[in-house]
Amino acid sequence: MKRISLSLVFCASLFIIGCKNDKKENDTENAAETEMNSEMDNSMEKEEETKEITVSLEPKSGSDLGGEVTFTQEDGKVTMEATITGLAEGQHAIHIHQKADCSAEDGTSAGGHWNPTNEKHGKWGDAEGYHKGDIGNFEVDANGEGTVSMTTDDWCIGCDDENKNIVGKAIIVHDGVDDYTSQPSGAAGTRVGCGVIKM
Ligand SMILES: [Cu+2]
Ligand SMILES: [Zn+2]
Repeated sequence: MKRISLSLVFCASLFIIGCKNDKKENDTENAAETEMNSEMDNSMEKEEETKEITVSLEPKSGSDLGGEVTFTQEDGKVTMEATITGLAEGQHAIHIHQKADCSAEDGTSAGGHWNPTNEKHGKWGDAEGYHKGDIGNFEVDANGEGTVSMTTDDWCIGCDDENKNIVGKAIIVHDGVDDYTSQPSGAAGTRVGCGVIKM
């Protein structure tokens, strides 16, 4: 009885793939496969399609900045990979700012830091709070090149949660360093690069 109903459930759950191959399994194998298969089904449901956005950075405030930022969303997490060129050696700040507008020559059109959750400015991950756009500082080498790499489930690409959705915002690179303390933006100085995050 048990065996029959198990087989029925198994066949039903495998209907899409077809159930030609399950005739001769014993109960143990059957149960194991059913379990494995429902795990697969679950992960298929959870796993959204991978989304990717590439943002080109344009120079601002008379800088020589160039670069590209790629955001990839997979398994509920967004990974950001940036390569930025044309900066002075040392540390520089990079943030997500609230408006998808890089039109101003000094980048101020992008507005302040993206802060949908009304936290204070801070270091990413700080228990006392931080803006959803507070990516932080990155290191630029003697050739003027720097990279940024981070992965977070605080962001999404084009989802319905406006506390997470990075689309419709802008990436800003600063000449100065984010001190993670000064409000509202870490005293990071001149905006030397800007790129709109759009689908
Ligand atoms: Cu900024
Ligand atoms: Zn901030």
